[in-house]
Amino acid sequence: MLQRTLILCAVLALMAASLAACGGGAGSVPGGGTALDVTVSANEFKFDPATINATPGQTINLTLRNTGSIQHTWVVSRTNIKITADPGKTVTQTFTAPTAAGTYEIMCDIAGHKEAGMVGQLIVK
Ligand SMILES: [Cu+2]
Repeated sequence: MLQRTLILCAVLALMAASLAACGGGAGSVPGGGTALDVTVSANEFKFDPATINATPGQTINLTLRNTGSIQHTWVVSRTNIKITADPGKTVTQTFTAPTAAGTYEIMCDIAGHKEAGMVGQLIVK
């Protein structure tokens, strides 16, 4: 009787372990990749960090923290990715990296800000 109980416990433990293995860990996304969590600070007049590295089609959770005193945006050229943050505000947006490898220009699209230095790069490879 005791032996049967022990075997039953072992079987249940194995089933629980295999279920957990199939569940996927935190941060996993469909397709097997891992989501990228990045926080970018924006102020007059730069992004920190300016360069973001991602893999094609990767899920990116981008947090734009505006530490400046005027509104800024974070725009990725050749995509429709745009995040806008008012001064002192933090905005998080999830998007998918382009599926085509390449270097995509990042800028703040408010007049004059790009020229003042609010540029960066999204490098997809
Ligand atoms: Cu700006």
